[in-house]
Amino acid sequence: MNESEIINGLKEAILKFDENLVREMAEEVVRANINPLKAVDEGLVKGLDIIGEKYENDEIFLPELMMAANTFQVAMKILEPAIMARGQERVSKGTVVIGTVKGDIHRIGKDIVILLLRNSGYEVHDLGEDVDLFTFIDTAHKVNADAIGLSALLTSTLYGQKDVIDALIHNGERDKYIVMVGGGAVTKEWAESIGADLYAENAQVAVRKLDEIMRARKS
Ligand code: B12
Repeated sequence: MNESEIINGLKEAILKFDENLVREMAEEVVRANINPLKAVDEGLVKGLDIIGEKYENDEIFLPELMMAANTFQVAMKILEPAIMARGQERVSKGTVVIGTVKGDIHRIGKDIVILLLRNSGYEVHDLGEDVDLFTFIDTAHKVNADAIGLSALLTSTLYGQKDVIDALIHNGERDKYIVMVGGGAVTKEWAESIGADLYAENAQVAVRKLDEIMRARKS
């Protein structure tokens, strides 16, 4: 099996909710030493995107959405150690508090962002999902965070990101934290309109942009 067949196999496994196939393909990724991040982005996430479209078009329903997410997690259990093994940074670059905003329980994208941040040398405090603004801000105080990350996948929960930024402004500590936003429902325009410091469409870009801002702040 070549690389593109394996990556395609991952996508197919998500579309068929086939946990055996996804496990087999993820093990192939490791065995063939394929870049595990490429396998996630071009295989698993592509599959989830198609699942999302099918759901939107009423071709599948919530139980299938859940089965696709579970299938994704089976593969991630195998791919995460491979992703971690490729990380090189060992010095702490900074501290990030991150979670999915109130009312939103999507976690897959946030967890990938966390994985790559940790892998790149950040200390990350994962607040989980359905997180209220007080928890974001209290934890950021407690751990003396450099950045707060807010994930939102639902149009209806986007305002949870704005609420955190508005509360920081209200407390007079907006400049204390780099606020990073992302998740399927977020656009560059939305991020700008609420005054976020960083918007990223994927986890790799999130790490790169945070590195840039952290470097600029230190110099
Ligand atoms: C899997 C899934 C679920 C699973 C979630 C499982 C889990 N534990 O996470 C379950 C079944 C629970 C679910 C539930 C629902 N879902 Co849903 N779900 C999806 C689906 C198919 C995939 C999401 C996903 O994981 N994508 C893959 C990851 C890797 O992508 P990502 O999250 O965007 O993350 C990347 C970037 O955005 C970025 N990023 C993410 N977070 C952050 C944070 C920061 C700080 C930064 C910088 C970057 C960043 O980096 C990530 C990695 O590269 C999407 C469709 C889609 N294409 O997104 C629908 C989707 C998000 N769901 C949708 C809906 C409607 C729902 C429900 C309301 C359905 C219902 N009727 O109950 C519920 C909501 C429950 C709730 N209160 O949250 C809609 C949302 C529409 C909208 N715009 O509002 C979508 C878009 C489907 C659709 N096309 O209609 N869902």
